[in-house]
Amino acid sequence: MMRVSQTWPQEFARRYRDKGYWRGEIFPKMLRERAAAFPDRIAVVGGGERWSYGELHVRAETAAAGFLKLGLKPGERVIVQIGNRPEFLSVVFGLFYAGLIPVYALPAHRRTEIVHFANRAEAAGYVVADRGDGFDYRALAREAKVEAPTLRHVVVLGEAEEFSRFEDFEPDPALLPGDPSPSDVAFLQISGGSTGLSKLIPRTHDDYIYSFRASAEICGLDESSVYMAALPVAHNFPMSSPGVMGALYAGSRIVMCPSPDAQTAFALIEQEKVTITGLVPPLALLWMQAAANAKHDLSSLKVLQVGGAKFMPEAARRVRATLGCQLQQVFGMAEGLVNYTRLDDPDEIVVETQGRPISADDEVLIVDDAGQPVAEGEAGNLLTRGPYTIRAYHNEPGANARSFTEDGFYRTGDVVKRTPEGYLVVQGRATDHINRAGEKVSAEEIEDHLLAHPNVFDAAVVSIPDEFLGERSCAFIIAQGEKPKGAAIKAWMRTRNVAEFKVPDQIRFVDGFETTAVGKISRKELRARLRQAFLDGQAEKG
Ligand code: OOB
Repeated sequence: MMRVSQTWPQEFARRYRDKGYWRGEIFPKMLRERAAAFPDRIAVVGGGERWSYGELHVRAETAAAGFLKLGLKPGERVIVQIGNRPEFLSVVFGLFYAGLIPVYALPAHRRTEIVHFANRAEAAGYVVADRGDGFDYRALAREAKVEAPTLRHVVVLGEAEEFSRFEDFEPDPALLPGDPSPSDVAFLQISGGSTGLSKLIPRTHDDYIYSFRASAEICGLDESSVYMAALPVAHNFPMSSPGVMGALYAGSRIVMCPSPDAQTAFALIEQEKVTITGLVPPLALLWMQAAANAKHDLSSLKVLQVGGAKFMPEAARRVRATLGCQLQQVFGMAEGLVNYTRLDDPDEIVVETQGRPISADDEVLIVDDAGQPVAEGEAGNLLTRGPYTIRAYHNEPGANARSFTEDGFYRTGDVVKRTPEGYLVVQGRATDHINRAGEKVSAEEIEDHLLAHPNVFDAAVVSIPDEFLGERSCAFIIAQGEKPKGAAIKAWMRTRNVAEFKVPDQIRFVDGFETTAVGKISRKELRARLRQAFLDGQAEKG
């Protein structure tokens, strides 16, 4: 069986242990200890459910036994695609208890993505809810199984049809394996996918638990805190910054918000007295707008975290006045490094910067395109290395060579400046993805789908500034044969079975792509020019 690993050079691992970042903590023990210490305290609320720490633990044990009884073997990978509901946690901790490795897919992912994850991870299992947002995940599972031959077991929450029903799982303590090692990979997270398809990010117990233990502290979580997961909980931000994992670590209460729209979220904030939650900038804008005529009492909310994409200072400045709470900016990535503005930072820092790293051992380098450090205060490419930043993606030799320097720094693709106080200000990015309301869309991945259309000769996908989404995608297309309509291109993208956020927002037909006298220009250069042409209003309308 394929092994999933993540290792740091020995001298680094020793330093991270000596400094007390890596404490040998593991997920199964983390929940078991809390369930023993305060069994009756409420751990998670949502969808009419209200589970104590003790109950979550028992449910996870039952889930673990069920997974193992199906024939899944410790060390195997299991894709989890579940929205924001308490069962997300009983499934995931069930997998941890069983020594299985969750692969966190988003509810928006469709066949193309699921099959890709399954094949890359050689996943043996797939856990879904029967339906969600009007979509039937059993139908998706049926299709995925055909194309991903390693998938042996599908487990469904709710109406299982021909698959195994999660609710039918029964406890069997004898089945549970021994504890994993803290340096083992605990799960696979999904990368934003800046070039091509999303990559799998193996995170160890030690490194990840450090990141959310420290995050919980930075965000002031304790047993009186109520953390609401409003963004899809499989994302690294609501998962661990401090997210649901940081909340469990701190013995806080978690509220699973099924949808981040202001009405749903405000009602839950009032009802559950939520103290902290995290949003992407477009949602923060919507909440600020909705708060003006909100009937709900939001006074319990102390901290609104905003991250995933750049939050503009003008908007950031309005948070306190509109929502009556403090803003915390969060600039992180599933690969590791997370920056926060601190709760006691002066307003100017909170409004103008994207925070500073969690750890004193997060190494941050800001370099020019030749790899040389830029002068202090200048903008450059952000490279990072540290106690919770990966050294390699899973099963991606090519991407690993591009994404990491020889001495193990991760090339984030972000362009940043550093203030004299050590805070980072995100200026933009060097790689070609579209950050659409926090969802990262790879230009290359979309171009590949467009090129498969019989009437598309060539395509280049670029990001266009969008007042609301931050960025939206625009596909420039050179047609061949009969020129299709823009709507037909979008419909085509939908037949490719990809997440809806990958469908280009705009389509423009052009006669050709301008090339230089020297001949061919790089895709990157081409995208930059098309983007500029669009902004200059010169692109020919399709
Ligand atoms: C978070 O993680 P990912 O993996 O979905 O995306 C990471 C990328 C960063 O490299 C950067 O390009 C962008 O998202 N980003 C931001 C940002 N936060 C993330 N760009 C500007 N300002 C920000 N505040 O998005 C993520 C993971 C953990 C915590 C928060 C966000």
